[in-house]
Amino acid sequence: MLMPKIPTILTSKEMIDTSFRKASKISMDDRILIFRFRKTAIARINSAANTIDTTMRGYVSSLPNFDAVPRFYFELSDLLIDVDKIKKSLGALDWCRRIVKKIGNKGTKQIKNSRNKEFIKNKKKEIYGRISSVVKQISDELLFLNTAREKLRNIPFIENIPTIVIAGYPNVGKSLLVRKISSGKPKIAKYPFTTKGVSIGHFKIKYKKYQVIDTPGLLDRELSKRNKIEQQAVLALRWLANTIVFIIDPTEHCGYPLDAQLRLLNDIKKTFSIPVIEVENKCDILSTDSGRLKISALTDEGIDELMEKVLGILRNSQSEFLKS
Ligand SMILES: Nc1nc2c(ncn2[C@@H]2O[C@H](COP(=O)(O)OP(=O)(O)OP(=O)(O)O)[C@@H](O)[C@H]2O)c(=O)[nH]1
Ligand SMILES: [Mg+2]
Repeated sequence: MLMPKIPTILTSKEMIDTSFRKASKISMDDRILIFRFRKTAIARINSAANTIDTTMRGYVSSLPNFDAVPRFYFELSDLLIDVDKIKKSLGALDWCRRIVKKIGNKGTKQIKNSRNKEFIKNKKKEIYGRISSVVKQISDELLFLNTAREKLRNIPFIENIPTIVIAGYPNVGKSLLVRKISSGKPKIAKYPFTTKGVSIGHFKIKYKKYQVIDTPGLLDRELSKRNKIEQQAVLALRWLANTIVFIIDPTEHCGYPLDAQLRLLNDIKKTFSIPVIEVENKCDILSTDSGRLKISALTDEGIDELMEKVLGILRNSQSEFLKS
């Protein structure tokens, strides 16, 4: 699923200003002055109400239907934003645009037979005032939806193709490996917690496309103690991985002891029933005598062998990859 293109969501003041400004450019024709005045007032009221109605409908339909998105999107959106609050805000927008239309329709009916210029002028002013006040009532919802939009836009596009999730402690070399094996360009740095969200890269072998997911580093602690950054890694493991490549840094240059890294590995193996490939990285510095595959994301040593293992597992994966 692709997060649909969501337009910038205007503030209530911007919404009011734009729709009234657009309406003010309308003028209608009639040989008789009062008719011309009346027709113009009606057209302007209708235009303002319609602009608000259409704009808000656009917002409602451009946000994803959270009842129908794959679990990963739902849970990530809920983690980053709060899906229930989005739904409530969209409900408020829907309410607002209906009331605005009603005010417009009722108001134009009241002036449609009038020949009194003052009456029409005052009525129009009153209608504009009521429309403004209804739109202002949803100021907070509009602001909230705009921040939600910013966050939703940063959620990567996940395809329903075989997926490798790279996981491990912080600073062990996950992002460098993702850069080496895929089109992904995550930031690399010599300090922990460089990666703050999930990101995607791809590679192709024999015309078949694969997806590689870089995740933030995880510490060895229970789920309830994990912060929002770590929880994103957990969501990727749970909902996206067809195989997990678990990176260990036996040099401990990452800043974390090996035994803590191994506890995390065991925890992941216990929690997810997904094949885990255990890899020791930074073998350019230290190559242990453990039976695990040794690689160096820096010098590329062992990476071909790793890819063979990965493909061996993914070849036998089911055809539906994105879990729901
Ligand atoms: N010598 C050596 N250094 C490596 C190797 N792989 C990664 N590094 C270095 O380790 C540091 C961390 O690399 P990253 O790829 O950012 O690590 P990460 O696991 O993504 O870190 P977080 O995003 O913070 O969890 C960087 O300074 C890398 O250059 C390797 O195989 N050998
Ligand atoms: Mg990283």
